[in-house]
Amino acid sequence: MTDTVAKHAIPEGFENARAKADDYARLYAESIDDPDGFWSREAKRIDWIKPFTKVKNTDFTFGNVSIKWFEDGQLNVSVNCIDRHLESRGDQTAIIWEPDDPQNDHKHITYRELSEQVNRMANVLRDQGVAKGDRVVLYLPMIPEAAYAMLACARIGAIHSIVFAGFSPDALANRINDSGANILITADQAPRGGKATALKSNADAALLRCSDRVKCLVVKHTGGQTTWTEGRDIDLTALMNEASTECEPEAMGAEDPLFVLYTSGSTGRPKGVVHTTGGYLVYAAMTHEYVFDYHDGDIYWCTADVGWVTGHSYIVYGPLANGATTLMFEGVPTFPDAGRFWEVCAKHKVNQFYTAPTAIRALMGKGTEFVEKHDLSSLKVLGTVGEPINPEAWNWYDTNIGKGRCPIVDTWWQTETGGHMITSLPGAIETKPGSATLPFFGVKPVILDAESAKVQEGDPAEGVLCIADSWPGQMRTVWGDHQRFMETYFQQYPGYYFTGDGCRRDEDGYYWITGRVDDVINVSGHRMGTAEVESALVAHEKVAEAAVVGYPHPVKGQGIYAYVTLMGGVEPSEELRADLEKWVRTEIGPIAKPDLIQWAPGMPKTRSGKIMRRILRKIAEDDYSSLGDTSTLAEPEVVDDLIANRMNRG
Ligand code: 6R9
Repeated sequence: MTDTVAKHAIPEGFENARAKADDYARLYAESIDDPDGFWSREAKRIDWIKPFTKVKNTDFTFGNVSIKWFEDGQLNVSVNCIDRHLESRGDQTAIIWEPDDPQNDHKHITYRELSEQVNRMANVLRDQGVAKGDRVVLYLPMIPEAAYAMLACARIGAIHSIVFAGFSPDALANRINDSGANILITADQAPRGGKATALKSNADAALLRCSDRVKCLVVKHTGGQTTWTEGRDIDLTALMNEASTECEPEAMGAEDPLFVLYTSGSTGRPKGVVHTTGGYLVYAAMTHEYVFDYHDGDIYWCTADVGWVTGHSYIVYGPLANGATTLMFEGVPTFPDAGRFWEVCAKHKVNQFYTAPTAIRALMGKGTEFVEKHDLSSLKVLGTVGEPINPEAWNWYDTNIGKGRCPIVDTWWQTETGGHMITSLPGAIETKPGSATLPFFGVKPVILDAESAKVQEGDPAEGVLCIADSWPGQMRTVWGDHQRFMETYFQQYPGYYFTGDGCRRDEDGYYWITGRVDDVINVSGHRMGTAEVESALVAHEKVAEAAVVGYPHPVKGQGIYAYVTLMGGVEPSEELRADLEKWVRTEIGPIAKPDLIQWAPGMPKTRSGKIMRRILRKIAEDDYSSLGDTSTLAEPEVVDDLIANRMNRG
């Protein structure tokens, strides 16, 4: 039982933490009792061009949902992340860039150099006609230019939308078209784990499906060969070299969009999550400082990719707003060997290290000899994000990486929340392996009964996780579809923001996230809608019907289990199985490739034709004791066939 799990005491050395034990309760109470007072004070950590007079103006009522913070203030995010640091820390490293191949040189980019590069890129974008409010899509490897491009957009008021470099041309084209961007920024190639993805070729393929207006700015990274379309493709590196290092920043309203980031939901196409300028930056900066107990001079490393929200808030915006040194890593945890993370920690004397449970589990399986070779004495705080962490992985991380002296912050949050929501704080909150612990300042979690929507008061409690009031980092809308925003997050449990996660609160009031309660699966910390994978499968000419569910996977957290009904006359074969796997990789990207495909002559359906996913989920989980009532099925015998031919989870 999780509620009997003992707390891990706060290790020594956190007497000067940003928040100490008695601060937490006091500051939390203040943030809830007086949000206006609390947040107007916290917003001072940011430089405002025009100060705000109004703090919070939010409404969670379905039909009227509106979220505004600091609405009459003006600021510029790039000025906050760069210019204001130049006087005091111009020569300090802003970004340490560590390449995929450790044989290649790493880079230290100072705040002054960052300023020059961002201004150059901002000038190039302006010369290309990009103006305030225009969308710019970024499809880039983990190189400094990705950060430059984000900040260059922020400087001129353009809205960036990053597409993870592992996504397919189709996925890229959909996002360019949905956002209405006229500029795509990409690079020749993206090296990862010793292999280079032909990023520019993917971009070429995507652009075949986009308007002729879309221009393609190309960063020269590896120098690998690319094809070139005159009039459309532009050598960004060459233009930056010629551009001025000064670019006047745009004064942005606090509620002007900063970026759009597409994420998967339970239905339909991925939605463009919109984050705005003022509240997002205040929240990213504040959480980065408190949650990682960041102090001046610390070297901070988050291993995420800028293609995910974690990279936005905790590689670029939060750390740079705080004047931190942030490490950007191009590679993967297992190249050249499973000691790479620890080698990089030792090489750059990393103080805060933030990664995903799936990476910890993968490295745990390789043994501790890869850890022992490296000096990890610089580490102070460890973090995890992306999915629930199993206590075994937590303990391995604590013992072998933190050596029992680094607090672990298990940070629960979402693309939609902009920043950490439920997390421990080093120096203030004792941890329990597997629990995200307690809410961050200003966050009011509530647990509702999934069916009755009744708030579950008192401890312990279990149900679906909602948030009762707004916080500054909250998403504001779905790009181009406010109705979808309201329906997705505010309709099912009126008056609350619905997270889509299940949750338990134990006797100590600690929160334990139990995973998604909707048709979203979490594979290696990457969010995927089962509907997306299904629609890719049924787009194959030999597939009649497909149903996709998650199942427990020892390393990935969840694996993708696909039930596939073939077209009449098509025989199943191993060749076809491999072909379907490849098909999904090209349609969506490698992260969406099904782990298991079961040939399903029929699907369990209700008489009205609805696929009973509950049953498919149980079979995929090897759990037949609780299949529930199958009598309402149109053909109950289908279930026996599926059980008899289930795939071995291995
Ligand atoms: C930041 C990020 C969000 C979903 C979220 C939940 C899961 C994230 C977690 C966690 C348990 C944690 N999740 N952090 N579950 N403990 N510490 O991952 O954003 O990609 O939008 O995913 O990830 O299910 O709802 P995103």
